[in-house]
Amino acid sequence: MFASLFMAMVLGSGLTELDGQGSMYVFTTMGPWTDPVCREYETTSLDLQDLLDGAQDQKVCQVGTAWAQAHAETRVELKPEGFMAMIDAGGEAIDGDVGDVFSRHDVLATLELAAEEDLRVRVDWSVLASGLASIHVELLRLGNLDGSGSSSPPVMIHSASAYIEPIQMQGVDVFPISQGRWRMRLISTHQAMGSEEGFVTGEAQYAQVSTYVSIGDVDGDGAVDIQDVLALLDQFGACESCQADLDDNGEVEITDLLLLLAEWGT
Ligand SMILES: [Ca+2]
Ligand SMILES: [Ca+2]
Repeated sequence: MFASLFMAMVLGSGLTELDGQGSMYVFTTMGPWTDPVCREYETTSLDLQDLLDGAQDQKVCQVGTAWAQAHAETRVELKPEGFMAMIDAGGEAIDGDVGDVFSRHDVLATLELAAEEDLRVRVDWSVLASGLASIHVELLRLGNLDGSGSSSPPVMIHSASAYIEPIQMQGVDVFPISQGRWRMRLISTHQAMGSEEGFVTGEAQYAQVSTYVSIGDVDGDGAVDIQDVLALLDQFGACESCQADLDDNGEVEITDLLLLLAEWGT
């Protein structure tokens, strides 16, 4: 118990939730648009607890050999050691002999978050968009904890829009999250059409696992060591959105080196 308490004190609370909202839409239809033989859809409003618990929905139409399915799921987890966010959504539209077959989903989730202290985070992320589908995820600072200040450009954007050819991306981002109010937004959509080659299926998937690291851990590998010093020296000077810009002031300079040395060996 003492060990876990100690860890919690060392780690702090990380990003914590202030507010959340969103919507989820799943839609399937088959047959003539004005006189469908099957149409199933649902629009759901999401609140903070829905997003933290995980929200999902699915609608299916099946008539003979025709099949249309749309599904969507999204979730954000906030823990003292890091956070995760995901979207898993998409669908199929396979026409049999009923004419037009169509599937669609839309997800919009927005969370407002608080950083009670300066943090640094390593984000391991992956994106898949295929068919006719888009994913967009971003994280930006809204202002100070007391409501003052103005928003800043996103520190993280993961975005892909597929048109027939699938798009698959993955990577690691490391950046500071300064004390203040932050907003994470997750957006996805797909459309699938049974008669259109390349659009029979659509997938929009996003997954990221974020881990808090030491403020001085330039490369986010979990240690503050000589590799971080070398990376900092390599980026020395004016530098927008550089990993070594530990205090995020648009410049890699002596104050960043001092932040690094203050945490040497951690
Ligand atoms: Ca490091
Ligand atoms: Ca700096």
